Amino acid sequence: MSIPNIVSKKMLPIAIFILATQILYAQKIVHYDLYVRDTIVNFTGKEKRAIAVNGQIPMPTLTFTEGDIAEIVVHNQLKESTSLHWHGLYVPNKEDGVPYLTQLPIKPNETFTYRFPIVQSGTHWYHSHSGLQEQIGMYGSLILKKKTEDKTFRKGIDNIPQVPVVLSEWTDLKPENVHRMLHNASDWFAIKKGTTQSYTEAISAGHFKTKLINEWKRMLAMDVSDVYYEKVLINGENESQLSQFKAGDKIRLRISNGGASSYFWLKYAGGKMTVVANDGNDVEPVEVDRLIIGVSETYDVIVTIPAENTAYEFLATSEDRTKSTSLYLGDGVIQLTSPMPKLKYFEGMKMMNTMMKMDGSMNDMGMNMSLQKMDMNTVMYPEISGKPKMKKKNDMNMDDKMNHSEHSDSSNNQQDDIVTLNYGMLKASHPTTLPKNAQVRELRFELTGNMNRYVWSMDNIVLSETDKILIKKGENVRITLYNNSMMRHPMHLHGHDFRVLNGQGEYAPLKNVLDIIPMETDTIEFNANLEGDWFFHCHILYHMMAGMNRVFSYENQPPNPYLPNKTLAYKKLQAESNQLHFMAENDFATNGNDGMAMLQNTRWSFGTEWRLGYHDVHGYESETHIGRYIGKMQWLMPFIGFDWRYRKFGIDEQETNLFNQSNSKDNRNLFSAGINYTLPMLVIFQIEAFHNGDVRFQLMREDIPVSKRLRAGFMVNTDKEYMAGLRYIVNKNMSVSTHYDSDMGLGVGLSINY
Ligand SMILES: [Cu+2]
Repeated sequence: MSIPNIVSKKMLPIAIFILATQILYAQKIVHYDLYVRDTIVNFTGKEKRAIAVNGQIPMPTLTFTEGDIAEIVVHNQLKESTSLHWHGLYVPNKEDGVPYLTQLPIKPNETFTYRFPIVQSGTHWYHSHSGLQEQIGMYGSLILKKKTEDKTFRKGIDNIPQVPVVLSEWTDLKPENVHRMLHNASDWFAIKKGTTQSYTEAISAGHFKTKLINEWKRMLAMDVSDVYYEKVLINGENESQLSQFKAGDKIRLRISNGGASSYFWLKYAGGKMTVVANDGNDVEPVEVDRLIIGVSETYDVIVTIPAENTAYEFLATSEDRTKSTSLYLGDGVIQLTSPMPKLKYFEGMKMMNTMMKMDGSMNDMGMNMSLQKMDMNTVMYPEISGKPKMKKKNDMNMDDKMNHSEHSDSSNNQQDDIVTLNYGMLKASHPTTLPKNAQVRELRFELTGNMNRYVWSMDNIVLSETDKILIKKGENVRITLYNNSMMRHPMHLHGHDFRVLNGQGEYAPLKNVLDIIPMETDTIEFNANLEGDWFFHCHILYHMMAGMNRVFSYENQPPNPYLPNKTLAYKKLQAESNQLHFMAENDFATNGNDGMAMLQNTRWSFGTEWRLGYHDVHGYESETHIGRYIGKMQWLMPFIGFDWRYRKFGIDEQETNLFNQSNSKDNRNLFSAGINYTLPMLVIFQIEAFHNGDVRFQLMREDIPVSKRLRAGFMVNTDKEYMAGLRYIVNKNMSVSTHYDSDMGLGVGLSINY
């Protein structure tokens, strides 16, 4: 197993890796020391900050055998606090590693010891549960081996060569900045990915109408993932090889998706892959050509080396298909698997148009989708639904398209026999039924969100707006999840495995992450057999940080020694997922200077705009609005405001608005109240009433995507003011702009944004 060598030498910390074992009451204590440190990495030609543990990214693979006692000492040598969560492990609540829920954050220069018995086997992983640290290196494999005498030991599966495989992704941007940009609806990631879906691109793809309908329904460009990554990685490297394997070898890949926000397609050049476990739990072997691994899921997959002197590619491709990473198994001539062709985004947009109702909720059209069986995105997969057609094709209805996800049109000369894994194909190796006489608690959650403001929630409520959900020890908790948002969500439950009710009866598979595709409904159930507080959340890091979380809390639980004040701690946890995001921009133009700054969180917006004229009108004005977004899609924002203006008028000059209300004062200080409402075509309609009785109606649209990097905007209002402009995006912080303004005339300038 090659050790990733991506940590620059000068920063290479002393890798201390003490594996001390001792016998105690016949249970072996397996001890690891983990030194968490800042480091500098270079994945892209640029040196960037990351976090390494014992000098490496991913963190070292931790291996235990069922029956061991794990003793893991975390030495925090960062300048910030940290934590480690043991993903998929049954641990006592206080060892679960969620700051402010099960322990306090591990402060800089502090040492914290996690100690728990290993009571299960399987492929798991571990990661930081503090802020965005998982994005920059704090993820690693956690392998729990079966004892050979275990009655579940499977020959040919549990006793063959095994390779831990951790998938992840890398961005050169600071993750805090990624998070901020997502909240500010920056389309920089789409520009980098080539997925802006602008009008020019739509017209040349024959999809002008598709784009119009899309904007009429108030949708931004559609994508299957939010963030642009420079690199995707297997075990910390973009390409690597394990050349020790020979023809005929069977290898068990223990794959964890440690990516912060990427799903990965997995393919293998040496034939079919046999899936033998999922989320650390054995399943009946099932042969597939490919599978998608959701964020934070694990799969155990057996591959074979078919021939001598060949290295076979194991390929992981991000779901948006912009980046991939390869692991070559074997020695010799490299045998590649076919790359995943680019997504047909306008086909996806067209599909979304049929799915989306005008109120921003999804229309499930009575299709009863579940268990990944009907992947809506298949319409975008050229390898199944055919190559993109530039001319308008004969209109298929939705049902036809759905059938195509199972069997594609063979006349298209596409492969119609690609076996893609779905949850319906997973069957546990042993019965997984819950205690029969337990009380059943039924819960239902709708997964909700809106892309325009990057709000992700459950039942339209984020963690900061809700209390813990009480459950009783001994009861069976059955949860129905319906995804009424535009993105898939990998929902993860801490501390427990749940059964996925997938039609396999007693053999329903056990999982701790449920990937749920838009419009799917799935049911999971588990026996509440622990105590304490357990996180239940979307494992897309940026969705979690946006508030898509809940806490299940056992009634009458014993106190947690690490968390004396649980009430205060929960408030801090809530605050972490409803942070304020700052944005600002300023246009330095020949005719004036205008800009804005905004602070926003899930519901609130505090914004101020300013304008300074140089020529025709000499003066300055500023408008400040404090508003609260209402409703799931947040189309409506009532606000209160304050306008302050100074301008020099000529002696007989005065301004009038369309209602003949006039204004000749040089100074104007006005309080106001009003509403913003997002109309179809993403035009913002504003009514603002001022305390002097004036009323202003305004229509505005910014960032009309004319081409990949060109944006248009306009504003017109009843004060007889109007503006139209164009902006060319140079990089993520700079644009060149030109605009005509009724007050300030024509100008060109440079726009800076943060
Ligand atoms: Cu999510």
